[in-house]
Amino acid sequence: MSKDYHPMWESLGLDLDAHDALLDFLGSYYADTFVAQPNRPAAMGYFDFVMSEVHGLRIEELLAAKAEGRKVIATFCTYVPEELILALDGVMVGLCAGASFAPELAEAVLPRTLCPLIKGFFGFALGRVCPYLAASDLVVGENTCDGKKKAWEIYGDMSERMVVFDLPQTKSSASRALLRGEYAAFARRLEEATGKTLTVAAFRRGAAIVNAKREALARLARLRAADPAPLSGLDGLLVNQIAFYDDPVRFTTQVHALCDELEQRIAAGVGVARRGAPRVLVSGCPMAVPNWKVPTLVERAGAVIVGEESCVGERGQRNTVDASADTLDGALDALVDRYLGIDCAIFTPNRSRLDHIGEMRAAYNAHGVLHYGLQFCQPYLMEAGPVEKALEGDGVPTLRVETDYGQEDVGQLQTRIEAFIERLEG
Ligand code: BJ8
Repeated sequence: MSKDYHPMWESLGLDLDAHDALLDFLGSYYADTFVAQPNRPAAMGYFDFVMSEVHGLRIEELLAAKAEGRKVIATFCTYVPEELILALDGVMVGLCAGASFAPELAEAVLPRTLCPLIKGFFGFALGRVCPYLAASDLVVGENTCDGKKKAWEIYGDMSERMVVFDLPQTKSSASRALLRGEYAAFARRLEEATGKTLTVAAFRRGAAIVNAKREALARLARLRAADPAPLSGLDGLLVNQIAFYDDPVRFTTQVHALCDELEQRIAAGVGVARRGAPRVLVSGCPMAVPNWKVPTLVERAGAVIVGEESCVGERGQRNTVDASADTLDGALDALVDRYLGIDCAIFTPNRSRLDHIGEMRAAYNAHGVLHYGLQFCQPYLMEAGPVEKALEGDGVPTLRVETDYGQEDVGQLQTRIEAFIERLEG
């Protein structure tokens, strides 16, 4: 940290002792996991800096934005349209949920048999260690899986800042109409909160910023197809995680700077792994900061992760919004067109996700797929079997992993992952 932020954290009502302990843990975990990697691109220095200031400078920036009258909108799902938030001069941030914190507080209000992501959010919230939540004006939830639906009811009773919108579970024309109505209502709610009015020009401005961010991430994803891989999977994941926290315009510039460097590496044949190293595509549940357990095991075992079919990855970021609408009705249609393309496992049927996994595997030259499921996440764990069956049927080695945020299963996971990578080598 570049300075002492304790007064700021105190003003946000954080539990200072618990928060200090969290940052101590995060700092050393980050150094061991990321900084210790060999042969990293120099441009990753920016992302290291962002992580070192993720509870410091970035929060200071959010508070400065609030002082200027902007609203901070905290979100939990890639279905929340950042385009609308930016159009109404808001700032969108993700919520802390990637680690188990104060599980006893979370489990006092939630069942133990719930996915770690939701329990993680409650632990950070009830333990008062998430400055993003503390700095937010609205918390946006969405009715996706059953766990989240019920979690928002419980959190809604604790916080007046909660806004929930509904999501369809099929991709029919009726579903389009439902999502369109929900986005229209969300826009009105944002107008109320910000005191601003949504206009076509503002929509175009917001869409242009988000499209540029997604195009930069798509460029980065394409470069990871090279052999030797120019970037580790851990660093690729990290960039996608930071996409939820950083200022989008600055982030886009820095992703392009990283891509420029990766292009030079590719031209020079420089990589983070040897040419011909086993290449793995990860597919499944989102991995929020600091959920780095499985990618670390994969890359320490000698493989390189070349893509993430995940909401913290390509599923969440691919496709842009058509920003050419000249009416607000057209703008809403364009948003629905783009967002209904996200292949979340809460949808049925969800064949397009399987197709996308196959497309990514081919595009990034992956030798195998690791399906990542968080414990008790019914939608993704239920899809894991059919995904594995289809991929193995096509001759693609596939490993199904089900885990949580704890370290107890690391030994067992390591054994399975090493055996999988041996299979890929073969
Ligand atoms: S669009 S994947 S971000 S809902 S891991 S909470 S599904 S039980 S996170 Fe998601 Fe939006 Fe879908 Fe993407 Fe439930 Fe599963 Fe937990 Fe999950």
